[in-house]
Amino acid sequence: MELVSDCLFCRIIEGNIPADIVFRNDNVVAFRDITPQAPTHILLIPTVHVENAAALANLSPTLISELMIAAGDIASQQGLEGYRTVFNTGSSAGQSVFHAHLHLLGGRPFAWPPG
Ligand code: DGP
Repeated sequence: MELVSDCLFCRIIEGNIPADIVFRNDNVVAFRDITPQAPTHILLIPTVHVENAAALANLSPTLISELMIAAGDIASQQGLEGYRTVFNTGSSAGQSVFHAHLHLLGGRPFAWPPG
């Protein structure tokens, strides 16, 4: 699947928009969220353009697993004991960028139920 020129996260993958990238391989890019909701707030994205997590899982169960594995590795590197991983799907759930992304949040306590 092609990258999309008017997609913010595709442009970050291509290096056309700067980002604080903490991890990168052929399939996954991870960078710090521009509006962090926790002391550590990192976004992990696939290097293919798909709209949301369900579409990603359908496209490649392996790739969505790679996001989770990378999130665990990054959490360890960042020294996070506990952390939260979130996929927002659809605007009513808070999704604002329609390129699948996994939020990795840590460094503070988290409430449940989420807001
Ligand atoms: P969501 O609301 O779940 O679609 O998450 C999108 C996240 O993307 C949101 O937490 C803010 C972040 N974000 C938006 N624009 C940029 C940007 O230009 N750079 C970075 N690093 N993060 C961005």
